[in-house]
Amino acid sequence: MAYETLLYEVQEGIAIITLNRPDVLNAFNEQMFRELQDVLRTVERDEAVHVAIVTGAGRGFCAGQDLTEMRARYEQPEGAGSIGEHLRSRYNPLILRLRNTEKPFIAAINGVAAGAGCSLALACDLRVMAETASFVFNAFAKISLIPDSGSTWFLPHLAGYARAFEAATLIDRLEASRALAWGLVNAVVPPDQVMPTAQEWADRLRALPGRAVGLLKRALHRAMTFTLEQSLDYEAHLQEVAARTPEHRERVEAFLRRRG
Ligand code: LHQ
Repeated sequence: MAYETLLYEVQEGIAIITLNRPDVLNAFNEQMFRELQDVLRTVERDEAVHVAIVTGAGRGFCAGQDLTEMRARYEQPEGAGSIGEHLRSRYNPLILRLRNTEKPFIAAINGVAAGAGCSLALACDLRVMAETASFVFNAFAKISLIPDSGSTWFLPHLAGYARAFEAATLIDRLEASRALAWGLVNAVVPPDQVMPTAQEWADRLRALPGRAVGLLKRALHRAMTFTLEQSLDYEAHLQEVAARTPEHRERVEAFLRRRG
């Protein structure tokens, strides 16, 4: 599939997905949803891809829902249709695919992320943010909506309830330094270091056995809602799978050979 709203390239096992509607700070429109669903399926299925980086073209990361397109929907004679359905059919599958794909995703947050653009970043496994970038979680409240696409879940899990509430209401620009202090991102770097940092992480992730990283991702996600007992049991189950991979034996042998 040829993409118009995305750039997609794969180099040495690392996929780079660039949201490419820079005039509107890479806001989501219908076409971008279709293309994102397609590209995520490709990442999931392509055995040559081990890690994916998501970033934005131009000065923004992603400004959330394209409000021009949303207004056009509201103005249709037959009405806007169900927003709940819009979320269920567009945003929610996107977020769940990012989470459920065993391959790791890195958000390279080059510029402002607003509304569902914040959710997209938070759904990734690692985040590196430009020191000039910011999160605008209260974009939702400002248009009389609640955070969606997972932000009501990600924010309190990552930053705690009080900070989640503050971010969703009072903070117009949650700057990178505070995002780091709150645990919303893994690293803050100068703008020209965002992609090199993401690339370096991707290289290091690619060097690890993919199956083990994928199972780890599953275990950590499930742990967010599990009791300790459930996690212990799930770990035992997944470890059974990990221990049966040839890479496990090979790496144990290699470690012992180096010692002996
Ligand atoms: C935009 C957008 C945009 C269109 C900037 N759309 N053009 C899901 C489903 C159903 C219901 C609704 O909700 C959702 C999820 C959501 O994501 S809701 C939240 C939607 N997003 C927003 O409300 C954010 C709106 N944008 C902003 O608040 C600002 O643009 C931010 C804070 C992101 C950046 O501010 P600035 O750096 O000052 O840039 P700007 O405002 O000048 O924007 C640059 C251009 O991008 C501008 O166009 P122009 O032609 O004047 O250069 C904006 O109109 C356009 N743009 N966001 N979401």
